[in-house]
Amino acid sequence: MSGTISNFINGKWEESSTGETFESINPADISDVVGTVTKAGKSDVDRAVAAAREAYKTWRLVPAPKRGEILFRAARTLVKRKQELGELETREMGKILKEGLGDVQEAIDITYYMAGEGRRLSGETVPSELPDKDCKSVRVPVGVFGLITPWNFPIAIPAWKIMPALVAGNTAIFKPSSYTAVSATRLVEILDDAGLPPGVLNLIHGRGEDTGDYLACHAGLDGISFTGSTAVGERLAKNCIQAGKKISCEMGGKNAIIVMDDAKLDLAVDGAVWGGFGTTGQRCTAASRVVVHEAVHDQFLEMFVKAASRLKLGNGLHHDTTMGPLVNETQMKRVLSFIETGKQEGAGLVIGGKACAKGECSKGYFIEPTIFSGVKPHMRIAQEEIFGPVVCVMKATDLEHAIAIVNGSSYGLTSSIYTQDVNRAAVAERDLDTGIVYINASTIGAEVQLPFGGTKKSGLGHREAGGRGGALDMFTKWKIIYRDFSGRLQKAQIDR
Ligand code: UN1
Repeated sequence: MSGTISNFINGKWEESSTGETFESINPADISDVVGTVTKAGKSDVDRAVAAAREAYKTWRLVPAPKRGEILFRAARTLVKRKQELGELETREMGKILKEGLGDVQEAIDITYYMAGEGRRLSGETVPSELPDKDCKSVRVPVGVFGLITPWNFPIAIPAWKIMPALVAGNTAIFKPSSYTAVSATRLVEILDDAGLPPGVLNLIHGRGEDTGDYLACHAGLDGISFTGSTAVGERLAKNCIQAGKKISCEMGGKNAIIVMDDAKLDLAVDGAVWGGFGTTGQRCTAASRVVVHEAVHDQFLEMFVKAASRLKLGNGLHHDTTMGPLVNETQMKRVLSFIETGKQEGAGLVIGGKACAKGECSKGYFIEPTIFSGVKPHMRIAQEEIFGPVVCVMKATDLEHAIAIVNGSSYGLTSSIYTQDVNRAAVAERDLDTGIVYINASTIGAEVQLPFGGTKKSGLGHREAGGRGGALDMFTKWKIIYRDFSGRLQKAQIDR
């Protein structure tokens, strides 16, 4: 590859037809250009779709275990290059190195998992009510997918989509976030080296509002898998449904931790810090609300503030940094404006609330870890997704009240409860209306062997990742086959 980060179309790395480029910048040090990226024009997207359509004709017929073997090879390379890729992610989007490595690990996990699906992709066989007849269901590929991914998990989320799409026999055009174009390109290079035939996976770079939109509305696609904001997801879904395309969207979250009066408070504080400030709050699973039983509220708040004040902001590549920057200036301004909103709404700012420009933080987009107390459920900061290091602490009188607060949100991705009482945990597990519920653990940390996704405005269409109801339901269609080998006309329901 040349110095410019290229598109990958029909098995070839190439510059865009427009000759335009954009830069991917390190948010911890904006003088550091991570890569100059070619910006795909419409004709590049058209060619990528045409290549994927052509490749689909043969890829769908490659035995699934063979498709899986290519993924196994890619997984092994990801393992070998984990450190380098983790460091690249940290440099490109700011999350601390431990988390960058975790992101690569999540990609490794899903790649192995989906590679194994090459030998399963199982359906059902059931007996027929008639003699000399059998019945089965098989998974068949859908066709050509557009895969549109965000910047907060630059390698893991692309892998969540690419691996199941490919093992199931689909071909794809992958449009990663322009803020993490270099990391995404490394993943595609690894798949190319692992032996994917030309056209099976194509990569195009550009901004969501032009390249992404053009791809998402392309008539040559059979489906879209999108992770990003609820506003964009809902808009894409409308287009896709009208055009008869399959769509799944992983969107926003306003996830909450409940802390009951019998909780181990140290553990709950660790969970709130990890959930609220891990990845600088830039996860769709981030714990942006903590609902605390009134009996332990003040004690919890004091402990939580103390723990947050110990976070060390800085460049995520430095070993002592515990919280990195926001990904870009737009996100930073957005988060700061939410903090202003919180103050105006009358929430109590207990810690943080400002951009940080001390020492090395002056080089990038840093905001102090911020905690609001006395937050009321109707406030905008308690309802809207902030996607930054801002946590709203709220008070509840009992479990029922706490669950009502958590469920009083238009989002429903993850939730969590800290309690030592098995009965309270069971009630929470039953009544919390989120796609994922954690007990005595934070709101983040989903594993790939079960589906990932949320209810209400958090998710639309099939879930991601593994397990029953996971990504294979998105990337395959069920086909039901009845085979009659009696040699005569047999009528179901009638000839009995
Ligand atoms: C996201 O925030 O977009 O459970 C994905 C988690 C991670 C995945 C997060 N395994 O937080």
